[in-house]
Amino acid sequence: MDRRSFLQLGGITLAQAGLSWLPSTVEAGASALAPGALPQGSADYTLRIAPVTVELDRSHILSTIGYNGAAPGPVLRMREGKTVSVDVVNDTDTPELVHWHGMLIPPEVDGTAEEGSPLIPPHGQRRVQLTPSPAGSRWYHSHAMAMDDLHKGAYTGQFGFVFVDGGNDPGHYDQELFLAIRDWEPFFTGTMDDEDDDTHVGPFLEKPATLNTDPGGLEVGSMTYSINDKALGAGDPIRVREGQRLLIHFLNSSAIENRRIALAGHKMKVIALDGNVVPAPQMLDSIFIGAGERVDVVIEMNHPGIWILGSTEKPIRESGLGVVVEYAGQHRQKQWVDPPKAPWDYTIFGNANSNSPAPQQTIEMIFEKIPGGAGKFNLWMINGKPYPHEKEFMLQQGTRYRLIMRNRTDDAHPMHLHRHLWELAELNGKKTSGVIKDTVVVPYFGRAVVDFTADQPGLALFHCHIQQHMDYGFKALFRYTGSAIPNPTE
Ligand SMILES: [Cu+2]
Repeated sequence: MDRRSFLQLGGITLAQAGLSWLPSTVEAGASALAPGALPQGSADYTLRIAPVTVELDRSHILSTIGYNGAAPGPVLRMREGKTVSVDVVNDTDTPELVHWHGMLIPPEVDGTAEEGSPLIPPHGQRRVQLTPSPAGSRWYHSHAMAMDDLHKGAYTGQFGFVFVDGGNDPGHYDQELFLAIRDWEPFFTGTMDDEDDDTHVGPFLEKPATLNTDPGGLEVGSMTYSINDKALGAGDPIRVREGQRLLIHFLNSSAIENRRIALAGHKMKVIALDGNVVPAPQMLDSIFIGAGERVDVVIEMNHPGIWILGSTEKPIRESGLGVVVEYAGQHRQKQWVDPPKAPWDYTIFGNANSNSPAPQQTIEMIFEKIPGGAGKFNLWMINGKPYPHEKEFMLQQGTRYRLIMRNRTDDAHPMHLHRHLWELAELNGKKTSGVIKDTVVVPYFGRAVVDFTADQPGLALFHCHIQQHMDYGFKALFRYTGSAIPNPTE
């Protein structure tokens, strides 16, 4: 059975099972809107940005902004290399941007104001054409700035999966699930609980000799959570049978926090990071997933029961971050079991020896936090400056770069470079190769080293994927030597 017919069969089975937590899937050519909602000659896909209500459970019905009447938006399935058009309709009062995270596409369609992508005006629309690449789990989300408005940008329900089909999936699984981890109802807080920042492996290579002990600014916290649009216990469980294999695409769509996730009673085999197959898949008790990252796992359903898949932090899980996994014929209470604690270490998924070309040039970055440096909030600096940098990071077409990220702050930051792929070279001094990513969590007081080839001309934004950090300085532009400065009013 080829993958397409397999998926269609799977879709029918799931639909019959009535699994409402599964986001709807839109194939090219199928508009998610009612016929006649758009002018003739509509695009392959339509995304309509508009207010939505999300019922996490009976007592949490939220009002936010979403895509096509839901949050998350539909899973968009695209074929690698096959150009598609997307109509983005903005039914809100604020300018918006749809960013295609993890795709190798030009800045005009990347959906990032800093790169010169045009804004979609309030009550306006824009058609973008893009050629999806590379294959794997990608996603789309608002790239609008939010600053001190927690009802804008990535704090809203504007997010969804894009799955780019490379045409070579052997389909060794019985169910394919897209699960987006999410927090809601953000608020400002003076006390951040950083229990999830357990990324630490090895020495604190970047811990400053003297720490700035000024009182910190307000950060963003949240109090309700979900997987896709349902809190733990609400909506339908994931229904499985003993002997099945589940392929789960996880996405951390949070604007706020990194998370650790486990399925009680089971191990997960990590097969891809940020949608890219890893050289050395690993069987783990839990996964760590930074804001913006994706992790693909395969799970053997070999332990019948009623289990919780969710956050390893009890208060977060009990505030909604989880979903019940129910074996057929089981009628007991849902069960959680704490997985053993283990540091998250990207290097275990890599090769010892690299086949990749050696980097020709090195770019050094130092990340620092000025507590309360942005008034009520913290200010974030790269090489001593918040965005914008007078002297941007210059790239030469075809050159392979080594980027050294030195995190001299006490938070783990999920750093993302648009329109390029990184190969992880080193994490806290531990070498690796072959792990291809677009977002890397740089551990607190730690160091991550990535290599990449400058092969995507035009501006490329680099930033922390925590919205507040990005909004208050934690971003930078890479510019290609000789590339024209685009006119954002085009
Ligand atoms: Cu950050």
